[in-house]
Amino acid sequence: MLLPILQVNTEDLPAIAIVCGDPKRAETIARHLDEKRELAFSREYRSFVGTYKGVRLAVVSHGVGSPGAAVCFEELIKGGVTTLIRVGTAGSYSADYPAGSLVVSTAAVRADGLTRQLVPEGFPAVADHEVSSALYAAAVAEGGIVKKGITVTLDAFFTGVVDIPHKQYKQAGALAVEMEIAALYIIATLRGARAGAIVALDGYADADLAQEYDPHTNVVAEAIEREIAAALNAVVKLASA
Ligand code: R1X
Repeated sequence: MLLPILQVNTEDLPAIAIVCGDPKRAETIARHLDEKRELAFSREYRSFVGTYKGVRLAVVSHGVGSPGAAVCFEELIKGGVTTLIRVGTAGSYSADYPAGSLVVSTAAVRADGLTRQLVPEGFPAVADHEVSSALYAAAVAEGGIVKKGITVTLDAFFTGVVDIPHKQYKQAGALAVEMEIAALYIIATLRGARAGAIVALDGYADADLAQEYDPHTNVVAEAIEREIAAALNAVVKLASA
């Protein structure tokens, strides 16, 4: 069956997928694969398959924001993917975790609109424990600052006139903010798949710490390489468990 939006044939999809926002990053991740094949590049969704240390996986970009990303997650699961790992970027809430740190998201605050149209208020967006544990262990092995905990998923990247309670999220213990993880966790739970996410921090979301947003620094690029390596090694661990 041809997935209508990803434009990928379900027969080509393995059971595990690494997903990321940026189609360019999908290619960067896919460069680590053996027998790499590009399946499709449809809208913001660029799909590759290949093997890493003998394990077949897909690498697919999902674009920016929950509604578009949800289309990708839903179609991958429809196509037979049962484990999804998001490799992304996020803004930090804490000076203890500066740009270049990695965060494994164990759960996401649903500060998005999409998941409200999928599940009732209060329904939690949580990672699969095995996926998070594998990601965390693999990330620690890569070195650098690594932390696991709660992230926030928002829709608005640029602020309008409504205050977003970043201070409260931070005081309550959230580590970072991004735009797709809650959608991933809710959809995985709804459809019986397992999911986890790792993000490289690319700046501060906290107004007290905020500097000019520049995600294109060497320190961020190195963190992205570490999270890619961690995700690939987690895939191997999860495939053999
Ligand atoms: O998740 C967020 C979004 O996809 C993080 O980076 C993007 C915005 O630059």
